[in-house]
This record gives sequence, structure tokens and C-alpha cells, in this order.
Amino acid sequence: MIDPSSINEQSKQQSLDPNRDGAEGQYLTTNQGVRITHTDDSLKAGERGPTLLEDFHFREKIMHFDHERIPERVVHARGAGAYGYFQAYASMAAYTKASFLQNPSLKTPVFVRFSTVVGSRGSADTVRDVRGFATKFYTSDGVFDLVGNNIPIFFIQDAIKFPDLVHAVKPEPPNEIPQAATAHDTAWDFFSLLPEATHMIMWLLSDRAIPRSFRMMEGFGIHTFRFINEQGKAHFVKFHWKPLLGMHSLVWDEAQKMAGQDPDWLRRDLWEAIKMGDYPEFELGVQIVEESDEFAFAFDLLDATKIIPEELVPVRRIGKMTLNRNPDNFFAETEQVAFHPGHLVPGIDVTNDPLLQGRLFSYLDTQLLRLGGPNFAQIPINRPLAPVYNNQRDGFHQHTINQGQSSYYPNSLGSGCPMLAPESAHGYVHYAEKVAGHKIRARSESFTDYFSQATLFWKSLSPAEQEHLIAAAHFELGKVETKEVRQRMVALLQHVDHDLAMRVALGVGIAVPADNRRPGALPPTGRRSVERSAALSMENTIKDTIKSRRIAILAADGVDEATVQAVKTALEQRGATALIVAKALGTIKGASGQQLSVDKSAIATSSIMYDAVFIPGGQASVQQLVQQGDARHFVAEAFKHGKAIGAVGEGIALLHDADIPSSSLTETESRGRVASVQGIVTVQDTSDLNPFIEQFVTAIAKHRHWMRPQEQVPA
Ligand code: HDE
Repeated sequence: MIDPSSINEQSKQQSLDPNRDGAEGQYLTTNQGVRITHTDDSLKAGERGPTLLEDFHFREKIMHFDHERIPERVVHARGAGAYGYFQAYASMAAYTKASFLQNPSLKTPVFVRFSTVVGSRGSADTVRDVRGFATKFYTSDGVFDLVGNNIPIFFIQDAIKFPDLVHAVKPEPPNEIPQAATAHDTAWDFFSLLPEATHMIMWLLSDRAIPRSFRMMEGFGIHTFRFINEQGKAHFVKFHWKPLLGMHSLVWDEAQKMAGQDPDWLRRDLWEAIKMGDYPEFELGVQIVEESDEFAFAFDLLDATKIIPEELVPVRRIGKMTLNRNPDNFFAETEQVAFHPGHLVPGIDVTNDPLLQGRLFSYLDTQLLRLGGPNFAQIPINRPLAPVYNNQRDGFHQHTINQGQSSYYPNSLGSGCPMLAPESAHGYVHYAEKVAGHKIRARSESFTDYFSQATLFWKSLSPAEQEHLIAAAHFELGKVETKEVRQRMVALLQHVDHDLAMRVALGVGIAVPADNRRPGALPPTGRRSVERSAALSMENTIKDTIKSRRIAILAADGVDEATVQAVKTALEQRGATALIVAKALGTIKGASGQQLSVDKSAIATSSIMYDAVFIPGGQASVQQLVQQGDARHFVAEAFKHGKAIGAVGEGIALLHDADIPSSSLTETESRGRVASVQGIVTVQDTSDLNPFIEQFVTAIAKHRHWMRPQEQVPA
């Protein structure tokens, strides 16, 4: 048992230091430490002769290279990691004895890995998919892993269906097509035959499945867990991560283009944000339910296809995680990290959720092959800060040199050590839940209402979000060649909402079905439920900050440099990054002769990599931009994707020459007056830019402006 106060933000880093190595100032050596004088030619019998077997340097170098790959994760293969720390806001001792939730001055080190689920290691980041959000807390009582996703529910109710699910969504067996996508026949064949997946399908088709950034998505532990306090009293608990930057998404057209232009978009965003000191922050939230309320809800707390609406049980924010350090080595840290929902600490326990129960087997099992044997907990990233003593011995890649004669319990030769910990020494005691039942392969009747919460989700979305969902269904089902599958899927959606099913049917060549809703089980009456939940719509997220947003400033020679400087400075003071985009790298010359350096050339960037666009004045600059197809496309595409666009003085002309519907363009009504319509902010007179800047910042903070006639823009 270690003293919690001995753990601090740096503890994990300090524990890793002996494993860190850099070659600066060092000679090249073999793995045996023999210094190497020459590594460009193998040892040969004569300059043109055969290579000699005795060349130990050659053989060792090639042997090691041949074995550099390990199996990728069977799901969540592509990910990105970061270190940080967690700090509780107040003691949670009333609910849990978990050591990292007792003392607000304690900073518990964490490592987080974000991931996509379906794609291989080299697939694109921005595909439509669930995102993994796995957190390893290195607590004084051992490692606690919160292995969650960015969607609060799951496709299936019982872990035994997981291989079927993953086989269905992965690329199809004959040709391994498509990569990292559910838009194909086997996925929708499976979904259409599995009504329990319907709620999750709704989330998957929503904007939640294409996050703008790992830093701007929620996280969920999904299953109901248990908190247990010092007195042994238990409460049900659901875990949430709430991003302090709010929840924001890409639009589908942008996500697809990004997959080609920057397939590393999400991992790059995470890496750069941390490098620049824009540390991602997430609040840990909990929904706590009394054990006596186990059957108070219209859904079963053990059913992982259901949420507890926040209106029924509010999310209490109990602490904050800050990610403040990038890994040194992707393989050693992000690839070798091994999460497991069964890595629990005293004060936190599982429930009988049959999905969670199955995971408790899978995660240990999978690491055996992936990380090459049973000693993966000794890999530096996985090693707890709490000391490890047990009688496990040997196995591949054993690092520990266990001393002493005995490796069994009980023993007398080792003075009975390692000895058993009493509960008072933070020994883990499983919650003594009473269980009784017949041994049966069956599912509880309380799991069979598959549609109520799918309907709740649909009804809670804004009209724009609903439209995106319909478009996503058209895309996904549009790729499905088997008509019967599309038909079955539309029939399932009919149980969610008739209007939804009709709108989906119209885009996928299926006759509009009659309104024959709900043959399935209904939720029990008299239990707690809601019709709508504001927390489910991303429109209700935080929209008052532009921190870490990227804004492109389109410019050419002759740009009004005073305006560029004023707007750039104002945006950067609010925590955003403003980059000058011009035809070529190098410098451009401002109207008064000042040189401005170009941050990105038009060919190497595009509007999808920015959250907003600014077009400064300067007659000559704007005249050139109007002639550049790239610049006009940049503005039109940003418009199509709902982004804030600011233009001042002569810069307003570019809006008229880009392919923006005239209904969205309003002139500045009178000198000095700022116009802000549908997220397009303009002002003719540039003598006082402050009112313009304020409106532009407000428009950027909103993130997207959906009320535009986007479909008219051919970008
Ligand atoms: Fe996982 N899952 N999973 N999963 N999962 C894995 O473990 C599995 C499920 C989640 O960044 C694997 O180490 C089963 C739900 C994340 O390293 C594997 C079932 C949730 C990650 C596995 C589920 C998750 C994984 C693959 C059905 C959200 C990536 C490699 C019962 C709560 C962790 C590995 C990382 C990874 C099995 C369902 C989240 C095979 C059998 C539900 C975030 O063990």
C-alpha cells in the first residue's frame, strides 16, 4: 500500500524515466553493446562477392526489423494517446473509497488512448465510426481503467454477440472491402436483423460519429458500474467525460475529403494542441443511482443499449482531467498500452451487465497474443505506480528478477510474503451482491424494449441534426446493394419514427412503408422515462469559446496588413490560431509595403482544415483572389460546411465571386455597421474593427451555421 500523497502529476513520468533512451552523443552499437564501425555494407567475400553468415551486425539488424510488427488490435486498431492528470473537485468519500476520488489536492497521473473502432491501424481518422475513449488512472491503489467510447450506449446487449458484430462491420471477407466503413452489405444485413442495435445505429448515423476533434467529444463508461464507500454501501454509477471545449463535429463532406487530404486529422489535432499548450480538458461526470432505485426506470440499468437520461439523473461533475504531454514513442506507449475494464480499484466494482461481464474476459485474453505473453503488465506504460508483489512467475518477456525461494501461498520460507491485505489496507473486496437464478441461456424480458430510446434520441435532435442523420442513412444504405437489406432497415426505423423511416426510404429506393409502428415490447408503464432530452443534441453544447480553433486568412500581395494584424491578434488573444493562406509559401507584400509571411500555400491546405475564414481588404489582394479558383473554392466550401466567414472592406467582393447563394449575402447596410447573417460577418468600413471582431468571434464560437442553403453550393 502506498501513501496517496506520494503520487503526483509527475509520478508516472518519473517511473518511466529509466526506460527512456536517446542516442545523442552515443556510438551505434549492437544489442550486445558492441560498437559498430560501418552499417552501410554487409560483410562480403570480396567487394562483389556473397554476404557472409558471420556478419553478426547484419543478421541482428535484419532479424529485428523482420519482427517489428505486432498484431494490431482486433478492434480500435487506430488510436492516439496522451498523458495527463486527473484531479477531483471534492471528496467523493460518501459514495466511493477510490483513492483518486478522495482528495482534491491530489493529481493522479493518467494515460488516455482515443481510437476509431472498425479501421485498421493505417486507416483514416475521420471515418463515420464510434470513437474509443480509454483512460488509465495510475492510482495509489493500483491501475483503474475506464475503457469507454464517445457514444453512451452499444450495439449489443450480450458480449457473446461481439464477434458477430465485428465480423459484420469489418471489411467483407472475399475482398477486404471497404476499409474503416460500415457502408456495406454485411454491416447493414446484421443491423437490420438485430433490433437491439437500433438505438446505437441512430447515434452512429448522427454527427457524434464524425467528431471535429478528440478534444471536442464526450466520453462514456457506458455500462452501469458500482461505487462502494468505506462502510461497504454501494451506489450504481455511470461515468461521463464532458469536454470543456464543447462537443463539435465535422460535416460528412468534410470528413470524407479529410480522409484523403489529412487522414491523420484527429491524431494531428491532439498532438498539436498539446504541443502548443492548448491542453485538452474533460470533466469527469457521474450519474449516481441508489441501489433501491434499481427497478425505478423504464429501462434496465444493466442493459448497455440504454442511457439514463440526464433529466432523470443529472450528471454530477466530480473532477477534471487535463492532457498535457505527448508520448515520446508511439509504439512503446500508445501501441503497447493495454486497457481492461476489469482493472478496478477498491471503491469501484462491476454490475451484472452481460456486455460488461464478457468484456472482463476479452481484454486480458486479447493482450496475450497482441503483446506476446502474460507479462504485458510489466511493459512500462502498463506498469502501475502501486507496487506489484505476487507469486506469478516466468513466461515470455519476464523483466522482474524475483528473489527468494518461495513463489506460492501459503508459505513459511518467505515469511508468508507476499501476505494478504486486509480491507483496512485497501485490499480489494468484491461487492457482496446477492445473486440467485437458474443456469439458463436467456435474456431478461426487461431488455426487450429496443425502440423507445431510439425514438427519444431522434426527437431530441435539432432539425439540422435530423437532416444530417437522414443524409447519413442515405449514404450508408445507398452503398448497400441488397435491396432486401435496405427494405428491412427501413422497416426497423419505422418502429423508431414514421417520418424518419419515410425520409430514409425516399433516398434509398424503397417504397414508403405504411405507418405500422411498434410490434416490439413497450417500456413498462409507471417507471421513470422522458420524451426528450436536451443533453442528446449537440446544438446545446458550449458555444462561447474559440479556444484552439483554426482560422484561415486569405491574402495576396496588396492585402491591407493593418487589418490582417488587428484581426489575427484579436483572434489569437482569444486562444485561436490564425494562419495566412496564400497562393505560394514565402512572403506577401502588404498594401503599405510590409512583408507578411505566408503560413500555408493554397495547394497544401484547404478550407476543411479550418474552423472559419477571414478575408481582409486591400484592392490588389482581393482582385487576385477573385481570379484564383482555389480561393473562390475555399470560401464556397467553408460556406457549404456551415463555417463562420468574415470579410471586411474590399474583401467582401470575394464572397460575391465565390459560389455562395445571393440569398445568404447581405451588404453592410450603412458605413461602419457590421452585418452578421447566417454566420457571414461583414463590415465595409475598417476604421474601427472591434464591433466586427466581436461578431466574428461569436459566429466562430457557434462552430456551424446550419440555416444556410448549403445544398445549393457545388463545393
Ligand atoms: Fe472493447 N475491445 N469490446 N468495447 N474496446 C477492445 O481490447 C470487446 C466494448 C473499447 O485504446 C479489445 O486491447 C468485447 C464496449 C475501447 O487500447 C478487445 C466487447 C466499449 C477499446 C475488446 C467490447 C468498448 C476496446 C481490442 C463486447 C465501450 C480500445 C484490443 C462485450 C464501453 C482500448 C484490446 C485501447 C478494445 C473486446 C465492447 C471500448 C478485443 C468482447 C461496450 C475504447 O479486447
